[in-house]
Amino acid sequence: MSELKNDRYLRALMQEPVDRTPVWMMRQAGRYLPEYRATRAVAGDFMSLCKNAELACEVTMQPLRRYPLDAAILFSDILTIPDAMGLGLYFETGEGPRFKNPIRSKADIDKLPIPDPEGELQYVMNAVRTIRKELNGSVPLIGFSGSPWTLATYMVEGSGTKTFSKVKGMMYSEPKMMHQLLDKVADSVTSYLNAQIAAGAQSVMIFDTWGGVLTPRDYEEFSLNYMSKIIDGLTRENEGRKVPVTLFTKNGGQWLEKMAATGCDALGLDWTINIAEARDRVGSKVALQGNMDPSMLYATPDRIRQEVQTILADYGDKGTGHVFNLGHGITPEVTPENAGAFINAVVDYSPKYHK
Ligand code: 1CP
Repeated sequence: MSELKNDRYLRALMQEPVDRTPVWMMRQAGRYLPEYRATRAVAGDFMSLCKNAELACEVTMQPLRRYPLDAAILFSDILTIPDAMGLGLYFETGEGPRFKNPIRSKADIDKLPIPDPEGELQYVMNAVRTIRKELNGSVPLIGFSGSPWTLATYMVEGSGTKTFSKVKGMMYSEPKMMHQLLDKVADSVTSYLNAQIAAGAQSVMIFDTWGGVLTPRDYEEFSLNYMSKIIDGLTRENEGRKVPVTLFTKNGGQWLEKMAATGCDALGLDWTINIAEARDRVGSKVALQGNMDPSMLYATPDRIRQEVQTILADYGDKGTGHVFNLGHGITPEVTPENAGAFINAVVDYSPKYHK
């Protein structure tokens, strides 16, 4: 494998000195880019795009051609695991993901297989290998998975949800069954992430999009515990380098200390917490990634640049340990120009904090 030319993303995650704050965007390959929409039209539907290594590689590279980003993220989805477990993922046009066979009973959980990452999920590993080759050492590649709790919400609900009625109903009335499901999903996630690392992912991120809908007690029992278990099972070094692990619980600002105690290397922050406060609370235990409100990208470029400076100033002269990002994914309504204003502002204004 070729030498990494730009490693400031990995260095910041390991809290090593960098020349400026690294930056990437959650969902940086996506519908706000006209070239993404064009490639997706060629692929047909979203899953066909994920399953074609060349096209998945193409959309991964698209934002890197436009912007000075410090990391690439595998183009895939968190729902590949439940799909490989036999739930039958599909997308209705204009709507979110759906499962043909959602989890309804203990019998459904008993028969769930742990997918073979180089079997049913080999298309993901092929995408990782293709992207690594194409990146040719320019920037590191981030692999990812959903958290067990977040995957379970889709598996039990059968789609996205606002009320979490089915999944919380199961959690509260059949906690044993819920644990059986989470345990299987956690084992699947561990082997899936380790396979991504073996295939060439240089850092991995766990997206716990729905952990923040839980009570503090239930968050620990049904979400954090399983993320901890995954972290304990991950390969933490490959190709002679540390493979940093980032944990992101949306709306998890109140639990940062507990998240940092899992042994992860970094925490993803949404925009509902001030990054200076987050740094005070976790000390030097972990790096921090975030935390601009993605809705800021609907504002003018001047307002975006101002916000970037505010967040950099909040983080202050602590130097390293900060990866600039949005607090959640970029949306299709954002213009590519505004995304560029955001990224360029981090490049322009952050060096003075790293002298
Ligand atoms: O129409 C399209 O092109 C499909 C939209 C889309 C895209 C671009 C989906 C369906 N997934 C993705 C890619 C994706 N998903 C990435 C790609 C890499 C990148 O960042 O560029 C990543 C990291 C994800 C992760 C993901 N998928 C999460 C966790 C992060 C988050 O945003 O909270 C979740 C919850 C999903 C589920 C999902 N997949 C797709 C949609 C529309 C959704 C959300 C459904 C819902 O609202 O509940």
